Amino acid sequence: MITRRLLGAFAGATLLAMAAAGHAHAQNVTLRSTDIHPDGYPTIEAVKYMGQLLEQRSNGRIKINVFHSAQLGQEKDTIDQTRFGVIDMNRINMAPFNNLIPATNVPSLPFIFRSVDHMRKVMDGPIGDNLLKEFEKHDLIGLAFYDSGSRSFYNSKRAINAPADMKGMKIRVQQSDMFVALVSALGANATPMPFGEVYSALQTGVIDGAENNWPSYESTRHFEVSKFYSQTEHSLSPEVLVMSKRSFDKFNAADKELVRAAAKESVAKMRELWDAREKDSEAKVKAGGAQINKVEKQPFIDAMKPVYDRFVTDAKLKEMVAAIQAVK
Ligand code: GTR
Repeated sequence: MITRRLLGAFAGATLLAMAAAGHAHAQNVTLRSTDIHPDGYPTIEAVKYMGQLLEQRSNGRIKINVFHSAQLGQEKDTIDQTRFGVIDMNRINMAPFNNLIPATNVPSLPFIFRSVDHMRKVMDGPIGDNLLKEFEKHDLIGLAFYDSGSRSFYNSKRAINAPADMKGMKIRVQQSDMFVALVSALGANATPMPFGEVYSALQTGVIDGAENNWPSYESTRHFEVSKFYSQTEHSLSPEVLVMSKRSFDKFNAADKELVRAAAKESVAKMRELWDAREKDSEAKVKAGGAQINKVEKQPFIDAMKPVYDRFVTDAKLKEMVAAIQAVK
């Protein structure tokens, strides 16, 4: 005869088992990953590729669903949601982290990298690994860095050849105090604004310009309303792929390793897609009427001293800058 007590014990055990399963991702899990870019953009395709690797290697237990086009929100707003575990993964630029995690300012700094190769070498090496670890203090797991090419200024008024050409221009920047300082140091007025609002702000003249790499200038169609693209190439601020620590900690050690490895392997895929997309985007904006000009960079570099003075403050950040510069 089944007694009340036995029933109670059974229910208790079932609840415990359910809680354990829920806690350990023992069954199937589909991670929700956010990105502001449209479907097909290299960052999106790289995270999808990571999802394919995970699905194969976990025999279908672990999948990633990439929510593109800012369906889960603009970058700055998704940071807390990722920290709290409402969103499991986030592919986001370094800049929106600048105010929260001081060390992320360093790879966003103007002219810190000599070239794309230099940037890749730094981010792939011990400096990059240490920076990924910084995210853990903020409830996030840093999984990998992706490329973001170089950012240049574009505007609707005139070609920029020297900092003086920017005087008084209203330039949209990412929500980062460092980017505000960068633009202010060039004599322009910085307006921090979420990415998704930039097109209409350009169109209505709320701002005169913005700054970004070729693929973003193209995919957003900003070139239609802001045709002067001046190759200042002032920042190579990389993208970062992070996971909520809450979500990550539900995995056992073996699955954590699977996730980390798949993320790292998606970097090569991303770079291949990125290099192709940059060329393609450059051709598209030119065909679409963008006026491109090369820029003598030294006057821009010289103007950046106040930015370094303000954001490279303590010994740790100074060491990081020196270490990056020392990478050949
Ligand atoms: C893009 C970058 C995005 C976002 C955007 C912006 O290049 O991939 O993550 O930072 O720029 O300017 O807001």
